[in-house]
Amino acid sequence: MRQQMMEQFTKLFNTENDIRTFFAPGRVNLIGEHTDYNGGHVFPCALTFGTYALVALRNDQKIQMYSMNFPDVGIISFSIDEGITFKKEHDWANYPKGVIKEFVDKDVNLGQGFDVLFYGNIPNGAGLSSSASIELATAVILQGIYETNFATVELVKMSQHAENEFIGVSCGIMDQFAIGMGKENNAILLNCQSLEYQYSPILLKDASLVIANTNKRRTLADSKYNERRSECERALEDLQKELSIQSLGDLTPEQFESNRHLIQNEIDQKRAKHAVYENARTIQAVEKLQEGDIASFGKLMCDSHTSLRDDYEVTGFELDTLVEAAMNQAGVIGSRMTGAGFGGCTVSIVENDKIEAFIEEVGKSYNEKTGLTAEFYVASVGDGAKELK
Ligand code: NG1
Ligand code: MG
Repeated sequence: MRQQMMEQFTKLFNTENDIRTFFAPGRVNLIGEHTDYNGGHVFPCALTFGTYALVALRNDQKIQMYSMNFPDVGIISFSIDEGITFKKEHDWANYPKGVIKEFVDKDVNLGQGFDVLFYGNIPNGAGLSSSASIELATAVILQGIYETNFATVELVKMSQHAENEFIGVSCGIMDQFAIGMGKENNAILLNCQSLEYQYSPILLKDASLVIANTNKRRTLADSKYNERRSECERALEDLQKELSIQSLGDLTPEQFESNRHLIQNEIDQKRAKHAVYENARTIQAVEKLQEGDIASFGKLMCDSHTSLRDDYEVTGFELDTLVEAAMNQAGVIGSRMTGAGFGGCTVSIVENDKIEAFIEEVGKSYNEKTGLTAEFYVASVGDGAKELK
């Protein structure tokens, strides 16, 4: 692919400056869903597919961007001194633009502009964070070519801030953190309130992570996502009338049970229940994994899915069908939806010698029930965003 990218780059941009290569992965969350914006824990890992970028500095103030995934959009070109503005019709380019603006706002002097060519192999809108991937790709590019020294966590926060303010999606910090801080063969247990984190090796013995894409795009996701956030905020406000807590992540399930009557609305109560129990499950799951108890880890993944289905209500027919088919299959240790939900992907732990049958039979059963064709990826856990030398 690098070869094809290089050909495309030299065709589009005429440069004599060095061409450098950067990469930012996608991510999959193993457990801890809809907990990040509730001040709880998440447990994601970086993948080995992601966004590749070729970049060369220019001798003027122009920035030119092109994505091989969106050839119809063409080259997006602007000059740094004219200001960085959101343009709906620029679509994908708003993500890198938002991050460039973060650097400018931090007084990084972009004396010279640059040409950049992106290519990504993360399925779009599948809950594997193609958007955070291109944000972090841009952040490491800028850090590299302008020789800034931001800590990686700072790049993570700048990317999240770009997504919140420039794109207008009020996401939590999980995606950007996993993609910025990822480490080969490790997942990250992250406390989304304090940002304390811990790497945990993914030791699955004779099993692998298998991601299955429902191929149901998450069109409703954005509005429901914000709806869930408000429901949790309302629940928190009710609890705060009696309890001095900062977020739902501060409560244990026991504390929740003895105070849940404070939450006025029944629906809000269910949402808060998920957030509290999911947070506890995440911590417990990581302990189990570290003890080498994959079976318990898998069981907690299934419990997570059930809670997302029944209490948080963010799964839907396609995701439920995939998980159910997975759990009917021999050699499946755990399975759940991953990401925001409503569509997108599931993640399962499958014994290596059963993967072929898994893909065949789960795919078939899913197709029969939904009329859709699922796609499967056996995932490897890779590094966070970086320059490829
Ligand atoms: P995905 O599915 O990658 O869009 C979203 C949020 C995360 C997190 C999860 C649910 C965005 C960009 N990201 O992930 O911060 O809240 O849902 O756990 O909205
Ligand atoms: Mg996204």
